Amino acid sequence: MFGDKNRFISLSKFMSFVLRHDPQSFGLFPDQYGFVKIQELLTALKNRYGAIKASDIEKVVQDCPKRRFEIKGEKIRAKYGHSIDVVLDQDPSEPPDHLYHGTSPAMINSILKDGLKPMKRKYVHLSKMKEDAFQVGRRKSKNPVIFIVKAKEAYRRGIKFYDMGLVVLSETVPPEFIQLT
Ligand code: HQG
Repeated sequence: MFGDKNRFISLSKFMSFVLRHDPQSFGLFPDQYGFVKIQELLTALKNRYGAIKASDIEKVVQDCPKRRFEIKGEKIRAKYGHSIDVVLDQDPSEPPDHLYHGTSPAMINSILKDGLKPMKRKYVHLSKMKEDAFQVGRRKSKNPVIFIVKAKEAYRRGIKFYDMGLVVLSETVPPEFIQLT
């Protein structure tokens, strides 16, 4: 059933939405780290996806190069992107010299003035690769802009970074560490 690519992408997007933003509306109550039982997620997804199996969810998790999800034992969570309250169960770590953030040109002035803020999410999302930042920005604009974040310098000055794979989470990044590419 989930050999169909579009349904597979739809499932991935819907899982992201439920686990990041609105688990309660689907009868799910994540623990403090954002984990829910895979069986309970399956029940929540059945209305929309019918005969869905745990193996479909596992495939979504495994086939995602951005590593959006994590399975631990019989539980699953979104790795990043949350607007719901979650506690990160990993320590901050030293980032690479530079990280990237793609966004709409409409945000330039505000970001250069106030820095990068989490807005509706819990953390600022940065990309390790410029190409990924471009794709992130494309969600907001046909002609996105890319900011370089002087991450190592910011880290040395006390800003925390959390390595999630291709995505790095951060607290608000002050404007002094940000420049337009
Ligand atoms: C902007 C997706 C004005 C910021 C993506 C962004 C990512 C400001 C928007 C992940 C600002 C928030 C997150 C300021 C930040 N003034 N605008 N001071 N500070 N902004 O969608 O980073 O593919 O919540 O530039 O790929 O775009 O779904 O965050 O445009 O990795 O796995 O406020 O979500 O991941 O937008 O995206 P978002 P984002 P997935």
